Amino acid sequence: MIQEIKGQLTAGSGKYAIVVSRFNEFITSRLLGGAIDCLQRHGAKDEQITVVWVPGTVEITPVARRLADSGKYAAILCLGAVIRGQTTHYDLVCQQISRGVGQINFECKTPAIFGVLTCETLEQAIERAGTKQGNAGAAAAMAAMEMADLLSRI
Ligand code: INI
Repeated sequence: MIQEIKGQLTAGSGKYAIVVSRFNEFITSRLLGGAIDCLQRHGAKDEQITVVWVPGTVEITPVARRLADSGKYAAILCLGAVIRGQTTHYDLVCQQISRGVGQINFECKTPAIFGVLTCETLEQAIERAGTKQGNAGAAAAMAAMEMADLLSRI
């Protein structure tokens, strides 16, 4: 008999922390709105959601790590928007956030969800912040709920 384990798409009774970058706030505020709306539509009450603003995407990981280590949350959502400019800064920011979120997932029991847009243009970011390509914040919320429920079953 094959045993199959699947996470359900429900907020359950756990708490969700959302770490969101103020850099490119025009975009990240929409990711945040999408994430909160999605959590609420799946049963989360206001008391289950904590939002932490940080200056930029580079600052997401240290804060997300503290929140993960606290053991208070079912999942940590990391929301940011990195948009390529004229310099190599974009690459460095992308490296830091992808390594940072990966490290939390390897080292902590609490899942960290990568809800950071890494775009060549502002238009690409707008498309992923609630227009043509959906809302990456809502997608991060879906992944957070599924992972929280899945890990509770293992
Ligand atoms: N931070 C972002 O969130 N997105 C960006 O596109 C970005 N770029 O391109 O510079 C960015 N830089 C700031 C960075 O995250 C830090 O806040 C800053 O370097 C201070 O540590």
